[in-house]
Amino acid sequence: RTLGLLTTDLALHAPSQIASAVKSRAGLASASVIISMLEQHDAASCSAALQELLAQRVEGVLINVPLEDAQAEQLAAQAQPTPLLFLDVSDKAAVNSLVFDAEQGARLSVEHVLSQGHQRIALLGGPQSSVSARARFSGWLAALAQAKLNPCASEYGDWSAASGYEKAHLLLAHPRPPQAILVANDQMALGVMRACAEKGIDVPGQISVVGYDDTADSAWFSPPLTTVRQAFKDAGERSVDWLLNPPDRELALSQIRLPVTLIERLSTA
Ligand code: IPT
Repeated sequence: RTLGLLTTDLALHAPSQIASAVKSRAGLASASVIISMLEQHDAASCSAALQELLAQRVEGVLINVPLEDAQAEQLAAQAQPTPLLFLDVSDKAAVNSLVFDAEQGARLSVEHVLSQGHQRIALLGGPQSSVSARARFSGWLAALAQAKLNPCASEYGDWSAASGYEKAHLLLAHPRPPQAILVANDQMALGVMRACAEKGIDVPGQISVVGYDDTADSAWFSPPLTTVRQAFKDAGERSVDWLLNPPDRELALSQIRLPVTLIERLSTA
């Protein structure tokens, strides 16, 4: 049996951990996985990559690429009758999906820093071209608004540690620097912590940093990172199980939402 995985850049930690879990789980089921990695997420590149996977007679395809609703719906139509499962779409997209609850993740991080008494909270979002990055950002804003707060500053990075470093320098340059920074992923949080260290700002003594993902390295940052855990291994495994045993096509769409958890480590106080 053969499955396809259409993925965004595997140099990023989260997609590589998902791919790893997908490979292992499929291996246990004696299924092979053909991986196609996209550098560009435009409609034409996605559609061409999907066509190549379908030509290799895969039984189903897992799509871990950030996609707008219409783009995802179009790919699902193109693949008919081969089932597709999307990991990075909004819950408005009329496709089969398995997505982590971004609103919950954002709320958990906001509540955590508020409970530590912080009021000046800065946001470092992911790229605005990513549905999940936008969902996390709007979740932060909604949770802050509930506490009658606005972020004291905000920036957007591109998921890389380098962008976290660069944007953190902007956030820290404000005359009244933030007491906490919420970061849309752990790789950017790594760059944030480096910027803090360079400016002699103690984490968590002078500023709290919360990440998002809990990739395998995050417990080894210095200090160990407080972060929102997305259980990538579970997501990868469940996706493979779904694709090897997809529900009846006549039934309604499967839209599975996975809960996330806050992992408290030492980067917040
Ligand atoms: C999302 C990660 O949280 C982020 O760090 C980045 O790696 C991104 O993927 C790449 O697309 S997780 C995704 C399943 C929404």
